[in-house]
Amino acid sequence: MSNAELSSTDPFEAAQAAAAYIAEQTGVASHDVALVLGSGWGEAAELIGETTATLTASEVPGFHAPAVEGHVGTIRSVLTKEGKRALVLGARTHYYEGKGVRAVVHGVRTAAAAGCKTFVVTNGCGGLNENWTPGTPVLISDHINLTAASPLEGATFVDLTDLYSPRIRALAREVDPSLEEGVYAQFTGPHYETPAEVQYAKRIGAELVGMSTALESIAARHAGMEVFGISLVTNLAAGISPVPLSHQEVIEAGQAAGKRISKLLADIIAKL
Ligand code: 8IG
Repeated sequence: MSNAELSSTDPFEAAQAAAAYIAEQTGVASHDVALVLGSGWGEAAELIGETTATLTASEVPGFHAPAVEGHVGTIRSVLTKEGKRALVLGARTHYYEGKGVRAVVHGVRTAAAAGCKTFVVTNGCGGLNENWTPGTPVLISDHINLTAASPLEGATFVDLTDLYSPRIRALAREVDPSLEEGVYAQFTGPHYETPAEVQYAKRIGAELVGMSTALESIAARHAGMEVFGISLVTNLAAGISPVPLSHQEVIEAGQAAGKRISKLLADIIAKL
């Protein structure tokens, strides 16, 4: 399906079509949990369970190849030791790609249409708390959506109290009691923030800054899924760190922390 077709089609019908394709190609009629693997989290799929099918994202209706180096363009069906079916979305469409919010949340809606009751969203992000050195995983407790956009259209009033499941956050802390949590602010990107914008984010209550997650989580809640979010701080946000940001630094921090955080995520999934 082309972009033009996707935008002229009802987004929920588009998600149904993608879910039907996934069911057919993976041989798994219904999935239980969906994961979006952001920067640094790519290794998690292997630890969650056995991959039983791998699809190239761009072959699935409405999906696009990832625009970012270090992101994985596959959709995998994974069978966990506990017998759960996980749908691992390695390709995220970012808001800054300019494909529109429907494209950004297509994977989320596809996951819901594929049967998923839990939506696990991961990302790499900048940190405002100086104690969170690059490579620190942080639970998302809430978000501030600074995109001035919403995935919901029309008079769709959705409550976002406790959007990031307190239940699953508690399970995560059973796995690792040292896990801290913070408020995630989604900026549009693709540029990183100025130091002044980082100070602004801090004053309005954010401790994590990134370019994803909030729009996806809103769509996930709207679709009725329980949402769990976890960030990997790959860099200190601009001005918090004495050195300028680089995408290379982000990739390296992700690689260095990859094994540890992937194991953490797999252990949390096992408890769901
Ligand atoms: I990785 O410092 C990563 N993504 N907005 N700011 C924003 N997004 C990010 C950052 C960051 N690091």
